[in-house]
Amino acid sequence: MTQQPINDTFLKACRQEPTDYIPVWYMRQAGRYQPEYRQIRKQYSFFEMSETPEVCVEVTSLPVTQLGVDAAILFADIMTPLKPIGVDVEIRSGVGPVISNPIRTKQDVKRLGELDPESGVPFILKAIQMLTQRLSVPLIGFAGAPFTLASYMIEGGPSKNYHKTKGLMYADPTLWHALMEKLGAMTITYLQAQVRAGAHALQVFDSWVGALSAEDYQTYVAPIMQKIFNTLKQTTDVPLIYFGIGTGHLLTEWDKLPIDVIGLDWRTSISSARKLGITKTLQGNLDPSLLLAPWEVIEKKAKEILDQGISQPGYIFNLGHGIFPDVQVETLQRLTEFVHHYTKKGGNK
Ligand code: 1CP
Repeated sequence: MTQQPINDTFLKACRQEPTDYIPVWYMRQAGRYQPEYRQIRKQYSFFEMSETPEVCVEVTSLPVTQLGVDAAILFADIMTPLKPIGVDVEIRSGVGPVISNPIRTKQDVKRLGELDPESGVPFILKAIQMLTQRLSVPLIGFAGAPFTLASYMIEGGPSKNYHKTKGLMYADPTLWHALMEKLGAMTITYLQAQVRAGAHALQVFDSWVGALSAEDYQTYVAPIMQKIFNTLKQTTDVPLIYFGIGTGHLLTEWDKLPIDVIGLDWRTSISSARKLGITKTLQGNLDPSLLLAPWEVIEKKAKEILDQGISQPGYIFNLGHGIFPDVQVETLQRLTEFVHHYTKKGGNK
């Protein structure tokens, strides 16, 4: 049975229940900005770290004690479940995922296997079991969404414009949908296994899907996202979060999905998302670049965001994207403390 966390503020906010203060966690809260992470990373490759349960547990737990955040996120990558289905991926320092056998043809898609979590990612399930015994806050499990995974698999690595990805999508919709189906099935299996192992919430990262127009999202991506979230809603009882960058034009579409939380980047303010009629819990969205500014600048912007978020139940503070390596640990400690303190007093109200 799933172990329940002591601090359930984050889960309450996901479910739009009232909370004593606004919960906070940060995307990429485990990473190179931490001296401890840099030290461990010297000894292991990225995948060695995330695939050794003891190291994964240590790296996942560190931001909880160091920053005082209200949720932990499993230390792995969106690429993790692709390796057991036959994708040859490595994480290059300062670059990101690099794939030596990119998808180009029907045969490439056919060759992709099915994920069996127990044999393919046993280290993930073990790390989740260990973490839920140990943490006092909820553990967020996660996966990459099919479009975002496909963008790496087709481009062969990080991209700015996703030309090859969109090229394949437009040139061969049948092949595209076959790839979406395969990745969708893998995502469902992987996330269900994370919940069985004890994860308290799930975030699906569709970081790069904002590159599509609303019409193309509807045609090429919405059907698989419907399937993923419908299945997860029917088979698990944990909150579902969906996040992307530059997805302001997709939000009314996302609000129709059976999800609990929408993650926003910094381009769409909390109040403008509410004005669009978004009814779900919102998560975000301080621009991570602001963390390089003096504290007064950060505090002013954080206040603005919190004043918008606190106006109704169902808000989680976060950044609009991941923490950069050159941010100071102290800045995030101070920000976490500020979010808790300011909202305990009811913010501006
Ligand atoms: O605390 C945490 O959030 C750690 C767990 C985590 C998560 C949730 C990592 C560790 N990666 C991710 C998700 C992830 N990975 C996303 C979705 C979130 C986002 O938009 O940032 C994406 C797009 C990736 C792909 C990826 N992996 C990139 C981005 C490359 C690009 O296209 O710009 C990078 C740099 C990686 C490597 C990686 N993953 C995680 C870390 C800490 C790192 C850096 C590894 C190192 O030490 O070299």
